[in-house]
Amino acid sequence: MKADLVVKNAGQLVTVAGHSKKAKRGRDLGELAIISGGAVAVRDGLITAVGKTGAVMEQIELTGDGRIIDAGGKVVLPGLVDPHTHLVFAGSREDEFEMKIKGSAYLDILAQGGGILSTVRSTRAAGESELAGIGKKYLAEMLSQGTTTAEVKSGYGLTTDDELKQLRAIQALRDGQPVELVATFLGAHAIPEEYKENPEAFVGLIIDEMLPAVSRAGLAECCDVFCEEGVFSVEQSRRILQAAQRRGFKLKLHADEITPLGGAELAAELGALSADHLVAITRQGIEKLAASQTVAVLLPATTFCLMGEKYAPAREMIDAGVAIALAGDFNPGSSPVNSLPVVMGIACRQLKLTPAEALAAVTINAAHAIGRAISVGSIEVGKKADLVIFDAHDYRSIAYRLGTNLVEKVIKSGCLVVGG
Ligand code: IZC
Ligand code: ZN
Repeated sequence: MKADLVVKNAGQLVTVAGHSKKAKRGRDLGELAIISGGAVAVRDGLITAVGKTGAVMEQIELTGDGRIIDAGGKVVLPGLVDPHTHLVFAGSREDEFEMKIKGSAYLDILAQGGGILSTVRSTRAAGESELAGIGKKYLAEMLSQGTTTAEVKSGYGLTTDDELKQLRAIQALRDGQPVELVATFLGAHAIPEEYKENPEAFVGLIIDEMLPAVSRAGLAECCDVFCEEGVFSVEQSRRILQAAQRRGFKLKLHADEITPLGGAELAAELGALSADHLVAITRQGIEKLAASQTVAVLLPATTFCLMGEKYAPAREMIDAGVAIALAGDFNPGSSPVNSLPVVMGIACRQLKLTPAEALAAVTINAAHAIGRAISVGSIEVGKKADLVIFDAHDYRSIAYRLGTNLVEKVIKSGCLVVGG
């Protein structure tokens, strides 16, 4: 069999194989299918063989310009998948960081016209290429820390034109850099100042004007809503998501982050890809998610950055059979964190995930949360050759060495994009 790339001699080749159809749950979450002394063969960007180095090398014939990368006994993982980011925005919110240290609450800052609305003002003032340029820099940071696929939301425009501008900036980001992007329309991210007195009219605008325009432009695959007290109610969220579903969007939901409104139940009821945050999820919400295919995307870096005392009840969810994933929630307000290894480190310490569970949660289960598990999230024949080599001999080091970037090389679709 011909190969144009082989990665060999991985001390631990962490494949996370066997779950491309259904997300990992319960005890199975921590089963990583590790091959010691492993190798991966690649042709035209896709994985063609996986196994012990000796066995893979026997099967393959290297093409003329083919390349062999010796992992030298180090850890090799599937490219990491970040299933929840607000990556494209202008400005930043260091002022609110200091306000929060001194005791201000996230939702109070928003109610006073700051928070998301502050980023909306700076994003409205920025041009499309300026936005893409800022996003590109953040994406390069993510790639250098192992992220090869990411979901990116709009939601800082909040007019039809500004939402389309933000989505076009996400589209423009696809060119000239390797991270694969899944775009999500989040017009229902906040009630803009001009609709403060009439939020229902804004819900109408989203349903009657924004969703059709975004759908026509083909700029987003998913639709999301920030379902929270003082933002969008469960009833408004349901109407927006059902309208999106009728237009063929896949669904996601910011659910039960601060107030237990029943967002988890709504996401499960509508068959959403994911329900995200869930710090305040109820027992009923956990049971509804456990009985559904909806993935619970947990964002512990957000709780950490908001200096919250309570984290999402991850262990209770895992025990109940909920499929969980982890994400960075990268945004200028509640989580300026875009490193998945840092998220894993916080998840182990605060959500009490084992390092193996955290790893499955940023690979195959994260891929399920964005509808990409058929092509990414694990090292298996037929999938995209997205691989990360870490300067470590034990996969647990990645979460353990919190704050140190151990990424040595990144391969996206068979191309060496970091560490060449
Ligand atoms: O800009 O604060 N939670 N949306 C919902 C965010 C955080 C992003 C932001
Ligand atoms: Zn978010």
